[in-house]
Amino acid sequence: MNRYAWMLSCALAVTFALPAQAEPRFEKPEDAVAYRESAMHLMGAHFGGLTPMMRGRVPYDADHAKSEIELVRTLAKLPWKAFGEGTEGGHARPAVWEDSEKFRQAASNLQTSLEQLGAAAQSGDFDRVRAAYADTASSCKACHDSFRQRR
Ligand code: ASC
Repeated sequence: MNRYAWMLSCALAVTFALPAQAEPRFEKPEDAVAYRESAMHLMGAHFGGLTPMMRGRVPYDADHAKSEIELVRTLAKLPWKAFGEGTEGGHARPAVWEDSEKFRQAASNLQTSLEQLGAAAQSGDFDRVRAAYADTASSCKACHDSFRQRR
């Protein structure tokens, strides 16, 4: 095999060894902004919808809490790929791109608290769910305090 054929087969091997991953498609930067803000909006609606239950204002319904929390965990996977270069704007502060390591850490903190919330919801133990819910709300708030602006 000559050198070029060798390089080509290496390139092909690398290409097909990588897991194929479909990315969300944004035709224009505003589409990425709308996508991430839509995802956050849905997360807020479903997470915030549990607040009365977490405060004891409505009876604890373990199955409902569990399915809402699973939904939030799914939704929480969505926003991050919509913060690419060139999509600055919307409610995002420039710090998202200027301090991207801290932003990634904040997103990762959310995933961690949501994993704990998911595990708590599986247990059905209200006190555990309530504590993990409060931790998750702190993750939301910490990120918003640094990276979200009102328009
Ligand atoms: C919510 C919601 C947030 C967080 C945050 C927690 O329900 O929409 O952004 O909780 O307010 O402090």
